Amino acid sequence: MKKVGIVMGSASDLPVVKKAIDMLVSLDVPYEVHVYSAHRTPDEASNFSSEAKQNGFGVLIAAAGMAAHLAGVVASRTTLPVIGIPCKSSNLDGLDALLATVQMPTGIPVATVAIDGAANAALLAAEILALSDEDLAKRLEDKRRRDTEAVLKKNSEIENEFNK
Ligand code: RP5
Repeated sequence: MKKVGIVMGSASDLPVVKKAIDMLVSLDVPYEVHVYSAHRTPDEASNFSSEAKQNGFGVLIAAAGMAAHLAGVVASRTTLPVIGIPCKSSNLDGLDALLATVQMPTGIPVATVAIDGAANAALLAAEILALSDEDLAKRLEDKRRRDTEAVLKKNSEIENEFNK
């Protein structure tokens, strides 16, 4: 199976990125994680992205906060699908990173998830890989079924407690 490449702009993004890693592990999807910054280590970010396809990656996730150029820089160097995670920072609550990540000019797309939406980024990455992997597609369907059952169980508990 092709790998998911996860890049974060700073080690300080790891608590958010960890949610993506955990999701990929739970789905048995292979991945690599790197700290490459669009500003501080632009050569590494660029080289990783331009070589990603030949290095066995099928989709890339880029997580960054503040003036979050990383997902756009990654996407500019590859035609692999790129998913951006805008990370929350202390001053603007992630709105800065959300706008920087989502507002990509025409020609270089970044599929942007919610602020700190790392679990959804991993799910979307898995769904992309599942287009050519039926076993993974089945694992995703099983997870969706389990999630639905868990919500319905909560509904029953709340209905039984309050609807007398
Ligand atoms: C961004 O700046 C990083 O993605 C991080 O979210 C933010 C702050 O980085 P640090 O100053 O914590 O390294 O490039």
